[in-house]
Order: sequence, then C-alpha cells, then structure tokens
Amino acid sequence: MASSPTMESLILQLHDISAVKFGNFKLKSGISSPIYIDLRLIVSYPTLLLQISQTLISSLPSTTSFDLLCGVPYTALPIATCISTSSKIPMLMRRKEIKDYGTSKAIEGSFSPGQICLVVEDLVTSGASVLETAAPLRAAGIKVTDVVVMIDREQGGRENLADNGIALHAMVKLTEMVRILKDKGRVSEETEGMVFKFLEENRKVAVPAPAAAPPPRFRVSFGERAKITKNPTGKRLFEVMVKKESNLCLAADVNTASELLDLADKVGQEICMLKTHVDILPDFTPDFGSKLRSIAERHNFLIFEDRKFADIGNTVTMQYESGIFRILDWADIVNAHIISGPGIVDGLKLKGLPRGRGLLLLAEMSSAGNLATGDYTAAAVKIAEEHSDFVIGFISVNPASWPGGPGNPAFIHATPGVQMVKGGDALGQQYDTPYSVISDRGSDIIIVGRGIIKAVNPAEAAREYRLQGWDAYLVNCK
Ligand code: S5P
Repeated sequence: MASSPTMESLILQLHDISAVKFGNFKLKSGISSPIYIDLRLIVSYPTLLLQISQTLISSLPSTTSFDLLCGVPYTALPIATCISTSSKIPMLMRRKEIKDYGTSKAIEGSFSPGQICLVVEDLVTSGASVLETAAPLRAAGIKVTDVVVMIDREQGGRENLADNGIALHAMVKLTEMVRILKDKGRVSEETEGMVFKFLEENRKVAVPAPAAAPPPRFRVSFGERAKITKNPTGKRLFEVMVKKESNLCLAADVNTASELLDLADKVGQEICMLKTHVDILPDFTPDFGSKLRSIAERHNFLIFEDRKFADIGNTVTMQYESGIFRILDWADIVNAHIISGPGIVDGLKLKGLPRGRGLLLLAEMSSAGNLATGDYTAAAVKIAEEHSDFVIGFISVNPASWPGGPGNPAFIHATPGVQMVKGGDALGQQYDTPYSVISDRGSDIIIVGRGIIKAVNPAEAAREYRLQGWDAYLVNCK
C-alpha cells in the first residue's frame, strides 16, 4: 500500500517514542495482544503532535464540511486543540463525567443547534467512545456525521459507526501501519504475521453489541399500513406517526402523577405515544386518566398503559376494567404477556374491542436473560394473527431476525431499551440505538425512558430521539 513520506515518517516517530510497541500485552478485556498502542504519549512531543494534527485534517475528503470540532476525551483533546488553533475552527469539549444528554452542561463551548461537528479521535476499535461523544452533541441539536481518527484498528469500528450514521475517516489503518514498520525494518515479518493473525481473530469481538441483522430491503410506509390495519387504534397510531413524523414513544417512568402530566405536556409534540406505569404513581387520583387524555388530545398522541397483563382471561377482564386504575377508561393501548395462552387475549378483547382499544403482545423483551425467544416469540405472532381485530402489534426487540421478519405490515413493532449509545443499566436492561433498532432490526417505534426523562431538557432530548428515529425509518422506506 503506497503512503506519503509524511505518513511514513509519522509512523516511524510513533514507533520511536514507543507509542506503538510490539510484544505480548494483556489488554483490558483480558486477551493477549502482540501490539500495544498508547497515543497519550504524544503530548510530550509537540512537533509530532502538530504534524499529526495537520496530517489528520488533510486525510478528510474535501467534501466533508463542518463548523465545529470535538475531541473524544482525553487523548484526542490535545489533537483537536491543535487542529482548532491552526485551522481556526472552533472547538467544543465534552464532559466525560456527565451522562445526562440533552444538556448544554455536557458540552462546553458555544454552538447553535443545527451546526455540524467533526469528532476527532486517536484510536478507534469498536467505535463506542466516539458514540459516547456523539450522543450528547446530538442531544444538544448538533449534527455529527463524520469522525476523523489517527488509527483505525479495523475491529468493527467503521461498521458500528456507519450503523449510527457516522462516517469514519482514518489517517492510517492498523494493518497499513504495521506493514510500513515491517517495510522499514522496524518489525520482523513474523511479528507482522502475528499482528495480522491477532486482528483477524479479534475482528468482531470488540464490537460492543452483536452484529445487527441486515436491514430489511424496504418497508411499507406507515401511511400504507394505516390503511390495512383493522383495529381503529392501530390505524390511528399509524396516522399520528405520519402526521407528526414521529415514531417515538416516551416511557414516562417518573415518580409522581403530577410530574408525569407536566412531562406529557412538555414532550407531547414530539411523541406519537406516551407509555405509563400507572401503578408507580403514589398521587394517582381517579381524574388522572381524563387529565392525561386532554393533554393527549391537545398534542395528538396515544396513551399506552404498560400493564403487562399475564393472568387468565377472566382475571384480566377485571384488572383491565376495574380496581383503582380503571385502565380501560383512559388507555388507548395496553399490553400482555402470552404466558397464560390465548385466553388472555380473549379476556382483554371482551372489554377492549367494544371501546375501540388495541393490544400489544410481548413477543420479545429487552432485558438480559429473558425467556421470550424462539418458539415463544413465534407463538405470540400466531396469537396476534388469530386476533388481528384487537391485537395491533408487538413489543419486540429484533423483528428483522424473526423467521418471517417483521411480518404482517398491519402489525406495529414497538421496541424498548433505546438510548443514544449501546449499553445497559445495572439491572439487566440492554440498550440499542434508534438507528439500529429501526433501520437494522426492523422495528417501527422506539420506546425511550431514561434517555429522555433523565436529560436536563427532556423536550430537547425527545426532539433528538424523534429526529433520529424518523430518519432511521426513512432509510428503508418504500
Ligand atoms: O422488554 C421490555 C418491555 C418493556 S414495555 N423492556 C422494557 O424496558 N420495557 C419498558 O420500557 C420498561 O418497563 C420501561 O418502562 C421502558 C424502558 O425504560 P428505559 O428507561 O430503560 O428507557
């Protein structure tokens, strides 16, 4: 592979200062690697730092446009600073310790929503740290479409970033770098072979989430699906989604009813559906439902009580209609497990269908180790088909991977476990990104809770989720 003399000399200098070392190194993940790269050292070599910054920026295609720069903390901060001072492009800094996106406090520096920010990084393995920096930038309304990196380890980062709408531009790929060092007599052919073998064997392990299923070739538009859906609530949901250009459902898991009503009003214009867990509200009063319904009417969204019914048909009719909560009176949509068999759907339908309500079946779950897989998921699909007048769709996680894919377009797929960055919480919740959930996994609606409600500005965060969810829908739209 041909490379400019400048690139060669940079790589040789990195080797000279031991920023690139060969041997037997134990990585954080526990695996042994024949190569170790520590680019933090370059701050001690200002001339090299400056040269690297200049080469880095010149490795971008001329078509890449951006208004701002942001280095991924910490190693890339001095690199971004050098690029900024020499190119006079303003820089932003992301605070590493703040996780509440949607807040200007996560980002230092001045910017306006809609500006484009180039992310600068030293080394990309899986791309996870780039995504961690892109998420608060995006939540603040800044566009992130490109990242420039010194070294691409070629271990899944490029694909993972592309999945999140970010193009990776690398100054040099790890294999190219090692080849240059071999050509210059710095490493033996044997070491080169060991590094290549290591990269080959570890090409996929570093990607933080399992490789996504290939995107569905196309999807029938929500507008078309509204026409074929039998249930009036399912139809309305599709129509609201089209009208508001929103496939975002807010999981309003806040502490009190008054907080919930306040949040519903603030975020209402961004969402197609608001999901409640009404049994967590200590100040619930019988007028809660009518208050929420009037907000829902004002902002045109549907109400989904995430009751997860699981009992026999007769019991769920009572749980649905009566008790303190009287869910049937105010919730457009409820959901149910199918563990007790199809009788649960018959029971809920008895009460719900005459009122025009809809039901989602839990076909999959987002939590680690859950049992809703394989035959269980297939059974949910079968029950849905048998009750397509009342069942409007599924809680699903990866419908593109089902034997029949997302299946009947009359059914809607809603997916929880969504945040701007893949990951999870301490209690088994697993998160995937809006882009991956909608475009790769073939779902229709993203259900977002803490990604929005924990943001300092939930309305802004909701807007960002809505835009990302909708853009991801348009990718495969007919
Ligand atoms: O499998 C599931 C099904 C549901 S409905 N996993 C889930 O997380 N949910 C719900 O989605 C969960 O009860 C919560 O209300 C929401 C996810 O919230 P977040 O804060 O983790 O985004």
